[in-house]
Amino acid sequence: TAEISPEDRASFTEHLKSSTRVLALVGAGLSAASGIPTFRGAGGFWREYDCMTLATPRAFAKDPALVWQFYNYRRHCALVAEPNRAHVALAELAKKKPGFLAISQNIDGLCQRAGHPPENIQSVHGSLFSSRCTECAYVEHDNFADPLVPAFELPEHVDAADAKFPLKPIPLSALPRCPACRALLRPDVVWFGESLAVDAVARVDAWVRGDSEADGAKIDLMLVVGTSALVYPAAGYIHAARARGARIAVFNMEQPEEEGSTSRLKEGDWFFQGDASKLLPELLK
Ligand code: BJW
Ligand code: ZN
Repeated sequence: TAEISPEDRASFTEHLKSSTRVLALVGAGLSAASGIPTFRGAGGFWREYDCMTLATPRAFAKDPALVWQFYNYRRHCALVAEPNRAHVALAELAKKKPGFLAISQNIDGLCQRAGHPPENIQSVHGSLFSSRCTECAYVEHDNFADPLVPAFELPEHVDAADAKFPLKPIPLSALPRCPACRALLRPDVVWFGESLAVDAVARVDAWVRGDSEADGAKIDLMLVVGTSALVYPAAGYIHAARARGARIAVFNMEQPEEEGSTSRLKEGDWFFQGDASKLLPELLK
């Protein structure tokens, strides 16, 4: 973790203190210190598969058993992981600041387990612990069973992420099925090309517009934590916040090279380079 300059620390701390409306956009880097791999970069593979191609409707249509085993593995990882100090620091800030909203792109539930008040966080890419029917309106929330179905049970010595252990063939009938109509269930997450949940977007948009605020929709500060900010519409909230006056503070292991939203910082913004689990406890207290 790089040193934080005293000037940056002072100006940020002061601005945070005087901020009443604070928006945060968090991504996979927030959970990296909990041992959950990120999407882009070295961690972005499961077995021989690129996570970005597994997290698609096309992959699920082609091989639902493969995609389900990928999600079953990630459910397991999230369940055995512990929230780290960044999740806790964010949750503490959310409790202190009434005008705070975190938009989470993560589906691992670690913010929630760190005690983040539900009214101050909105997940926009779904949850590893929800499934929904591919045919009817059935949705199942908060199912923490591991494995999700008996067919995903593995012998003790087998690591599902290691391609040297062949995946066992699983018949469609043994995959998670809808209790209402018997059709295939799918992970209740947002894949590329799919729309975000209408209620999730509506809630974030209403917060950004300041619908419940007497004095309008100014946003003082936007925290951008552990996200490449390449995926829309989530990354668009950085621009929305800026348009409402927000100064942007980015917390990231590295300065994004790709032309993501965080590589367009402006005068008055901050870039804090390092591990979010070290930076947030220091800077958000
Ligand atoms: C650390 C760290 C440490 C590491 N400390 N930091 C406008 C413009 C262009 C394209 C589009 C657009 N609007 C829509 C699109 C298409 C598409 C899109 O955005 N494409 C872009 C990639 C170009 N968007 C969609 O398809 C969205 N749907 C949609 O818009 O519907 C309407 C529509 C339909 C059809 C056509 C057009 C519009 C849906 C996007 C859903 C994204 N889903 C996923 C999978 C979720 C389920 C799952 O997890 O399996 O969400 S993809 C994946 O990316 C996942 C993540 O939430 C998301 C963001 O990734 P994140 O969190 O930023 O992770 P990384 O790995 O990218 O970055 C980690 C960062 O942390 C790095 O910067 C590290 O340096 C850093 N880091 N360790 C601090 N310790
Ligand atoms: Zn159904």
